[in-house]
Amino acid sequence: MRVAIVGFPYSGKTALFRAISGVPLDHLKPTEENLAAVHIPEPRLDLLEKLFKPRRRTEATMDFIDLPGSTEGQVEKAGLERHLPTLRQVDALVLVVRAFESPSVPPHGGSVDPQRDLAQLRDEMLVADLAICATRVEKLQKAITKPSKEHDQQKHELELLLRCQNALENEQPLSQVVQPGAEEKLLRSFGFLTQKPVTAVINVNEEQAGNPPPFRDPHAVETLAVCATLEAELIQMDPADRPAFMAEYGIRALARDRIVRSCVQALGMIFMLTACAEEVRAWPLPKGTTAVEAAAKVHTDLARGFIKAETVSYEDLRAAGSIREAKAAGKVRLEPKHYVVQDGDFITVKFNV
Ligand SMILES: Nc1nc2c(ncn2[C@@H]2O[C@H](COP(=O)(O)OP(=O)(O)O)[C@@H](O)[C@H]2O)c(=O)[nH]1
Ligand SMILES: [Mg+2]
Repeated sequence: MRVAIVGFPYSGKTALFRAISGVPLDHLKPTEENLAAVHIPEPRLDLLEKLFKPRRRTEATMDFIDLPGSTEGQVEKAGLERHLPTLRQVDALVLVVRAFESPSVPPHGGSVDPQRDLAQLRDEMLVADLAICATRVEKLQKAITKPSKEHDQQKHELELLLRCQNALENEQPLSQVVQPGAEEKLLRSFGFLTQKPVTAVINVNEEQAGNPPPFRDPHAVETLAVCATLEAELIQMDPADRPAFMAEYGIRALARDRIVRSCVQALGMIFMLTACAEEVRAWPLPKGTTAVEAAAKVHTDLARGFIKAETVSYEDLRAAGSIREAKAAGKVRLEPKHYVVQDGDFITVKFNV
């Protein structure tokens, strides 16, 4: 899963990237895209580690991308157009808007105004999507005038795109217009920005870290207040020193963990847990994944020779205390191929190849 951080120049995107990734400033390439794989904390693996004493613990990761700032001109824009090849391919966006004051860092637009910046950022996303939409509509309209076997399909796509175009012109993000399922699938290859789930971050002053101003992006899955520079410092600290520092600023949880959690939610991801003597592991899956699809992620053999998925929910396993006890309590089910995996299911695939 890939998440790009977007926002105006000097909104604190790179500071936030450092806060999420823990990558120090002098390790970043200033003129290139920076990517970091960030662990998705999975405390439920603690119990499995205790039960299985494996050699390895593998948490899922999420890739975060920081885009380079513009070196000349265009500072009045977030530069989404310039970064479209990357942005079209990410699964979610973190929108950063600036609320911090700093005499040494000139704000975008001449003043600090998060509402205005958010509106402009959303506008830029709409405009980028409108351009993608218009190009495709034009192509389809031409294609439809020529004889072809694919007319029905093209007409269907054109209809959907015209609906999208209309929505965008009315300043509606596509996430509110496109139905999940067939429509969403048909549009996926376009990589529309307003179709992607968003976590909004308002980058506040140090003094506001524990008591942020009310601010919300109504189209975001969640809006989080963060002091990016403070959090970038915090993540570099010895974990033992963090609590005192956090208490001083009234920070209740690391921005890294809050943002990762929010993106997990935005993306509709769930986790399947597995264990063997070698490894305990959390597998990220889209909601709705079936047992046989989940098995395929682990190994193609497991899907090919799938017999049953021996399944127990994490809560039942925790309450029982061990697999044996869970079995004795009748909490371990044998699920078929089409079983829809639930978040926190501990699964052992029974297979035969
Ligand atoms: N005081 C303060 N300064 C910040 C904060 N976030 C970023 N900055 C500063 O603003 C400048 C621009 O930040 P940067 O992360 O490079 O912004 P970007 O252009 O969006 O990547 C840097 O000098 C940062 O140190 C913040 O939360 N508070
Ligand atoms: Mg930057």
